[in-house]
Amino acid sequence: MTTEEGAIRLTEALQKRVNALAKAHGGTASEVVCYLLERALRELNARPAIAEGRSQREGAREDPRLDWWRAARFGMFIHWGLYAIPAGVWKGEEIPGIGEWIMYRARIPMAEYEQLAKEFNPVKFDAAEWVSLAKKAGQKYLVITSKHHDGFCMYKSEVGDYNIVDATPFGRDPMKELAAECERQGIRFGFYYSQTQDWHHPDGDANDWDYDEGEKDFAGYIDNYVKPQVRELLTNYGPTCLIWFDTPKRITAEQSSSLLHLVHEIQPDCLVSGRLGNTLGDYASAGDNAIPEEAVDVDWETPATINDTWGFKTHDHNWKSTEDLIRKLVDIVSKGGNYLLNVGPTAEGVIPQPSVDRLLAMGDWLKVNGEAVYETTPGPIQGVDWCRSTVKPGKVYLHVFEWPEGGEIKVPEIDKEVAKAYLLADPSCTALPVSSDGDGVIVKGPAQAPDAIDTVIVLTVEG
Ligand code: FHN
Repeated sequence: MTTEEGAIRLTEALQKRVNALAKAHGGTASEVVCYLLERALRELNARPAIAEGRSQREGAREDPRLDWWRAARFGMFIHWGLYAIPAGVWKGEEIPGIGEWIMYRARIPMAEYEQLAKEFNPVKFDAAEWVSLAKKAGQKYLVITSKHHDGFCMYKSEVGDYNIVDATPFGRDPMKELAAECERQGIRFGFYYSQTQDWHHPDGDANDWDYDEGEKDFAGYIDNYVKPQVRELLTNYGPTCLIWFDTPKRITAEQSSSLLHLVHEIQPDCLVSGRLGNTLGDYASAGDNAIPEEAVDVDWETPATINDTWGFKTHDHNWKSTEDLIRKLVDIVSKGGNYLLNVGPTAEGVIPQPSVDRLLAMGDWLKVNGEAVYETTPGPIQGVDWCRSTVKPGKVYLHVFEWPEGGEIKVPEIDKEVAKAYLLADPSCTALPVSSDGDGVIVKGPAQAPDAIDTVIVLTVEG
């Protein structure tokens, strides 16, 4: 069956169902669809940002191994693999959804998808350039797909030859090059690894078009394939800051636990993402692009896209603005989280220019305002639209998103005496007039917003 036939059949099946519902409940088909969509949206919005099983394991909240990660606040995620070749288009047809899911969405037979490896030759790949971009963006760690759900290994694995060194004309190991560059440029290096879904391995989860799900030996796949690969990753690439497991799905608590122990046994300082599953990760993982409504008292991270896809897609031009990205970073940090922002390089090994432009602009902003982001914790002002706040000992940072007319900033009561207020962007730290009324303090800033995206005001406070 072609994808097109699949889509038509699905449409017909849906149509029948919708018609039946409309008949049973006395409405039109479009009323039924609108009702269902609204209900689904309400349910989606009501979902907690951190799903069950993806939160932080007991005892990790106080673990000093996470101190660097807590201070870092901003990382680079890289989704790179064979899916960058079709880049969202299969046999002339645009395949909806995220780029790295093309094999699944178009139900591409494994034997056909595998052929992409013969074409993969990213001659423009330059590890030094990628790492330098992350540094310029102000990102403190880099996490890259060593194996995504398509099962193709972007590193030299001895456990099978479906990997970039053995199966492509490129023949180089980009993970080796990136690990070395991260070390050289002083940024932490980590791996994404899809532990449950593997659409290539006969016993991995989710490929039901080539294999029979009921026949799979998932436990054998974890023991004989996943574990040796995790061992390779943690043995051959120097210090690994974290392993970013994903989509836990059918993994059992025992399997998650044994992976956690394996990682910690080989590299005790290596962190494990919350998507290991079964609430066993070292830190919690929010949903993709999901930001909790309020500060959360666990260590958590939001993985996020700059456009709408993780793996490169030719037709996705829905780039978020720099303003949006900076404010998302600040919003997340003000609630105690980290922002792991993705780039999806092309099959040639190039990070798309719109991503580069935005990351550089974020870096410029952080050069001036990083003090109010790195090594901070959630500040006292929460739950208002116009401002976010972060703190460090002796300092409260107000991130003003909406500058009041006239420049008088009314700060709600905070439980410490304000000794001085100044603009973080002002190198001379000139004091801004501070007065108080019954409800808090008033800082008199410039009439116009000094920074249209986020003006940071520093309040020095006692203690
Ligand atoms: O299915 C994956 C997806 O491809 C991507 O890797 C994201 C990144 O957080 N994780 C999964 C979906 O949540």
